[in-house]
Amino acid sequence: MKAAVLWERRTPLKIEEIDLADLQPGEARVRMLASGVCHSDLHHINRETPFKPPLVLGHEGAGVVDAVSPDVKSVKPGDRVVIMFGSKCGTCHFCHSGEDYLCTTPLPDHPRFIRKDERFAQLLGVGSFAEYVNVTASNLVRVPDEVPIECAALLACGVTTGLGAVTTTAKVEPGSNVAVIGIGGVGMNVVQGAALAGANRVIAVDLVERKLEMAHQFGATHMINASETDPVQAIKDLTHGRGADYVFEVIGRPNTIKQAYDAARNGGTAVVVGLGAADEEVSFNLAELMRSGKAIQGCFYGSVRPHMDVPRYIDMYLNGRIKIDQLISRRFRLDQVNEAFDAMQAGEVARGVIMYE
Ligand code: COD
Ligand code: ZN
Ligand code: ZN
Repeated sequence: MKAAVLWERRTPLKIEEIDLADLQPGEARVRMLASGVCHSDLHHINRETPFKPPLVLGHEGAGVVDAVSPDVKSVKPGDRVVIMFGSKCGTCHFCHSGEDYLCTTPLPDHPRFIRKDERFAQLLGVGSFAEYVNVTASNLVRVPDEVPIECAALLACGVTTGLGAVTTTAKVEPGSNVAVIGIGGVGMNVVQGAALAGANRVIAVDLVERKLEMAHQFGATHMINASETDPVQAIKDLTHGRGADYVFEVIGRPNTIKQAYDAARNGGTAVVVGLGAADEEVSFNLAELMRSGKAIQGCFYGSVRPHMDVPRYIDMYLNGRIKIDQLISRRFRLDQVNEAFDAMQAGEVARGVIMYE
């Protein structure tokens, strides 16, 4: 089967013929049907991360179960599924506490992608830029037939991270003033989550005019182009000079994280959704942090509880309460995966999705 392999950081992915190992207990094989291209995949191309090349990227995938190991009862061949990334063991302290995103069980380290004696790392336990993947069956959430498979794929990351950041991580109250810095595939979902949560002002900040126009369709009430206007001052001007109750940073850069902190009102919260480089730091004035009563809140994967939140988001989608189709700007074949990354970096797409058939 074909997979897109990162052989060396900062080089294009190459399409290779590779194999899958035999299924281990607790595993399912999924035939991929759709996989979104997320900015986090790009982090693993450009930065040193724990996932070492040769590496199969992709963590926003959906497909159909092809086979399961005999002990697996939660899914069966033929089921359409979303593949959640990372460990979701269901048995550790955090999984039992409903904080599955903090699961401490290491990802399996036996090889799943192989070619003779070679083994290929699997991003976040998924590696969805491949025609088939072996994954831990408890990471799979079933999807009804009415949900288009490319919309299901976005539930594996962008939609779930963005909506969860608002509703589960920050628990935004109706009437809050919310600002969102970085309106990509994830940030757009923070915008729609804030609108759904009943926020009063939803202030979208980006450098790309097209993203801001789209943000308006997703519920933003005010749009700020940070290439023309100082976003911190503009957010304050829109919030009685105080700053927003919640400011979400959805990029992962020190300067925009600092902007989120500065643009939060006293007593407000800066929610950091973006992942910075391992060696990057942000500094805050200690006296101001203490006196302002501001909170800085980290947010990983929208604090997702997969088997509770994803079925809820599916219901909301089927009931017309959340937009997913409109997030998908372009479809690509697996052999066009590098073009999909180029389109993302050029700001041309909210989400590009790889389609496998
Ligand atoms: N000011 C305003 N907007 C900016 C600026 C700036 N200085 N710089 C870039 N932007 C905008 C871009 O124009 C773009 O619209 C947006 O920021 C980024 O969007 P995308 O589509 O490139 O990125 P996403 O939405 O796919 O991913 C954003 C994340 C923050 C999720 C990602 O980069 C990340 O850090 N992921 C790791 C954290 C995590 O939880 N990962 C789980 C899986 S994603
Ligand atoms: Zn992602
Ligand atoms: Zn766990």
